[in-house]
Amino acid sequence: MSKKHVMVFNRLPEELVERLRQHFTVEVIPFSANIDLFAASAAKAQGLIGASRKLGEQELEMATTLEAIASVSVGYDSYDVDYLTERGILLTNTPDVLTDTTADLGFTLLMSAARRVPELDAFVKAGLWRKGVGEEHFGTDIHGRTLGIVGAGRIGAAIAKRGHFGFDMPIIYTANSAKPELEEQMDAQRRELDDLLCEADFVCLVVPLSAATEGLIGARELGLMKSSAILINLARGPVIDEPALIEALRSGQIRGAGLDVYTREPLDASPLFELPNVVTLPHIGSATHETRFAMAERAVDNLIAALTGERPSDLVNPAALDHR
Ligand code: 8YV
Repeated sequence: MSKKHVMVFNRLPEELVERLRQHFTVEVIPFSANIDLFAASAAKAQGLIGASRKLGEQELEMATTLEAIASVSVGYDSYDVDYLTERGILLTNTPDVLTDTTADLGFTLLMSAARRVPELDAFVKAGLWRKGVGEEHFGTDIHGRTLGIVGAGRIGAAIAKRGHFGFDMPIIYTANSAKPELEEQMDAQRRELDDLLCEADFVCLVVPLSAATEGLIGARELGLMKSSAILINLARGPVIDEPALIEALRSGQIRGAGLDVYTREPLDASPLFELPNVVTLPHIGSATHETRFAMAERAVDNLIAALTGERPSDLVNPAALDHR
């Protein structure tokens, strides 16, 4: 029997490509491959592995032999899951292995925005530190302030843990269902979104992007936040109405923001760049050597399972099995 064909559509460590080669014929296409190259290569494939590419009907129409896609990400908003399910194509993601690293970055953003780290670093390096610092350089306290987690899933819980045990922060959260573990371990309290926005000193967005969460934070919601509050977005750009956020940061409606994600990525120009009270990172939530390797490894395991007749451990759309 001839080997199945796998297409790797973004960077994967060489030793993991080698592992795939033990099972499959592997083709690696460049990360920047255009749609024609992608479609031509996908047309031969039973399996795809990669991330950061929008994949729906238009991109996969020619991929008539496709059986599985292993995404190297926990979020799967860039895939048309209903379409994949209908076609019996399995989709897998990489939960757990990135939880702590992404929570670390959430806290990094929170602290950087609160203590104005990038702004004051630039101030020192520009040679502007000529006398002592004054009120114009002051930040805001972190310890003991209320941390609001919007979407207390795995990453949200890991951020709450850092805030509660490390910084003595009272924790409030929103979630589709109550989280008894969080409530028992750190006395976290569940709130409606509007109440959380009114109460929290730091609002941290960690919801998956879906029709229900697109535009979740707009002008009205920003208006509910304290003028001293800081908003952190680790989720996906479209969860926030970006022009409304820019306006809120400009007018002092909220004190600051820490952003890892944007409506458009990569982001090479934006009014955000003019604002000193926003910390901007280039979508690096999971981007450490260790975690990106672990994610890639987990995706490879998932793909091998999916293409060798086993049930992958991180199957996003089990209903696809009924359409095969
Ligand atoms: C990266 C992420 O976007 O896992 C996710 O959902 O947002 C990130 O880890 C990327 O997909 C990693 O390959």
